[in-house]
Amino acid sequence: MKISLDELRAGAMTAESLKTAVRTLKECGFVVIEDVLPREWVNRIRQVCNETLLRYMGTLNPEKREAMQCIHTAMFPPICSPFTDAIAIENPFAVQVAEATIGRDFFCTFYNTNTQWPRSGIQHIHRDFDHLFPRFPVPLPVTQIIVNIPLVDFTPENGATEVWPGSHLIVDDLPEDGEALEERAEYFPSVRTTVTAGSIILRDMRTWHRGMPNQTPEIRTMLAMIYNCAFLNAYISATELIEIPRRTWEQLSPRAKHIFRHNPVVDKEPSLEGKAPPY
Ligand SMILES: O=C(O)CCC(=O)C(=O)O
Ligand SMILES: [Fe+2]
Repeated sequence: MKISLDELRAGAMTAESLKTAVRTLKECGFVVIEDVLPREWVNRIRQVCNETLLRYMGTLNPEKREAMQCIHTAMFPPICSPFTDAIAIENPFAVQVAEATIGRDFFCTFYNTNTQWPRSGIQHIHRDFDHLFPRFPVPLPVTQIIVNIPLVDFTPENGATEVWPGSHLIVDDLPEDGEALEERAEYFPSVRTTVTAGSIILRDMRTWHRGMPNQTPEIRTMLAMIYNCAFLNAYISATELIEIPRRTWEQLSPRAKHIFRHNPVVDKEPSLEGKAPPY
């Protein structure tokens, strides 16, 4: 959905836009808010992110690097600017939709980058998280939202994520073997998130999706943060906590501190290097 210039300037959606965004997220399993981040900021973070990714790939052993380039590359970004700029971690539009959907006290415990490297392949169709009670016969409301910020324009050619609208409402215990979803998805219409760099995609974590092949020479990356409903703090060990260097923490706004409150603040200088996710 597009928001107006007035909403963009005010840093807040009108009640009507918010209602549309929340309804779309609840009904389709994801919503796109188009073109909300300034291009200059996106260009800058893309450059820093690409440089960080290239150094990160250089630290991996050749087999691991090959595997990452062939399918998908995940990296925990450095916990400092520009990755921790307010525009990304507490974007007012993402926060507004998250608050209206999962409650004002939501929190973030996971921050990743998702890259489809040039000539990368295809991911298995998956959910990022399962239903809270997989054998409960009706879907429960959304409790976890992944906030994606594409750093380049996403196109069918460069691997725009494929998403199955409505799939978050399918309640079942997924088999361990991801292949099974490929069979089921054959008869289930999907869409590609062909959105501009600087748009925001909010996705219910249960929605089926996959990274797609990048047939261009350009690195295709999106930022990914998980916003969790407040009561999930009991399950915190289910996600990866972010070690926040004290210097970065001290620069965060009160709202960002509230959103990141469940992560450990560490007495370490911020590193400029990316980290391998532990999964
Ligand atoms: O990068 C993408 O398009 C999707 C990545 C993804 O879904 C994942 O790694 O869990
Ligand atoms: Fe995923």
